[in-house]
Parts: sequence; structure tokens; C-alpha cells
Amino acid sequence: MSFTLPKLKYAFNALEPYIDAKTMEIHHGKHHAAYTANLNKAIDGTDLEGKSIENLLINLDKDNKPVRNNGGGFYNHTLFWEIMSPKGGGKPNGNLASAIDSAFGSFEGFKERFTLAASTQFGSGWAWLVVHKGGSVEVCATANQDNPLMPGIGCGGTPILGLDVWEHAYYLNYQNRRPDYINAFFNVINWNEVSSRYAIGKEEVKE
Ligand code: MN3
Repeated sequence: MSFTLPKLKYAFNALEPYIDAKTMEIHHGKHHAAYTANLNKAIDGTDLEGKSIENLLINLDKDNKPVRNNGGGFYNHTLFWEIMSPKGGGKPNGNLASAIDSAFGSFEGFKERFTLAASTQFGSGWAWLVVHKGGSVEVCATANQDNPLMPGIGCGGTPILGLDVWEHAYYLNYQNRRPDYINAFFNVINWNEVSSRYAIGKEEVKE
């Protein structure tokens, strides 16, 4: 069994004006497609074939660069498309809102911490909100296509929100203005999806 590029649940232009159609088309159709194809190539005929993507990342041999880069790229983008929606924005509620308030004081405190992580990640990488077993949340950033599921790389736990800060994610529309892109992202966050991932992640041990 091999991995397939997941279909987007919305049109390429659905996240405009925050994320433009051309960026979405290239990002999904070229970048994510390449990570998917290269991941399949990297595991083909090895004992990693047939394992889930989470299993591959949690048990990753960090020296296995093809699986680290392309497995990370496959997983990270799959998550990214799902935690965005044309009907996104606003704030979380319920248990996730409470966890965010306990960790950061308020939603605004979270936004500030997440924005800092995303804007200070030097070069290519991702900013994350993760849930630890028991329900506490934490923000961190990772380089390249690494993510918190990989052993000893990020803050651990289960990623429930991720922001791609590679230039390919924003350069066409925002050029070098990464802070504007980060700010725009908050208008398309699908908090219902993030909340569902929170509810599952706080029960499941992915660390
Ligand atoms: Mn990307």
C-alpha cells in the first residue's frame, strides 16, 4: 500500500484573499504531490512499507533523510489543508479554549506566542500547536519538514494546528512579508477541526 495525495475539501481560490489560488494550486498539486511521490519511493520495498504515516514518524530514524523529509512533508501538508477552511477564523471554544487559556492566559496570548514561533523560525519550517496526553497544549516550531511527532525534534505531543512558513507557502502573494501571512492565517483556521484533533490527541499517546 502506498500513500496518495489527499484531495482538498475546498477550491483553490476558497481561502482568498488570505491565501491565493495560485499558491494553493502549486502548493498542493506540486509540492505536496512531490512529497507524496518521494515518500512512496523512499519506503518502496523496505520494511517501512505498509505502516501508517504516524507510525513512520513516531519511530523515525532521523538519519533516514528521505523518509524524514518526505514523510514529514506528506503528514504536515495533509494536516495543514484540513485545519484551514473558507469558513474559518474566530476563536476556539469548549475544552480547547480552556486549555489555551491555561497555557497562554488568553486567546490573544496564544496568538502572540504562535505568531512569535512562526515569525522567528529561521528559514523553512513550521509552527505548531500540540496537545500532550492529559490535555495541556504547547506551541513550538520545527525546521524543514520536521514535526513534533518525530522523536526529540519539537515539543512532542500530537500536532493539532500547523502553519507552513516555507516561502513556497506565501511568497507569490506576500513576498518577504511573512508576518502578514501569519496574521492572515488566523482568518482561515478551522477551529472545529482543531478541536476534534484536540479531543482525540489528549487521550492518545503520541509521545
Ligand atoms: Mn509547504
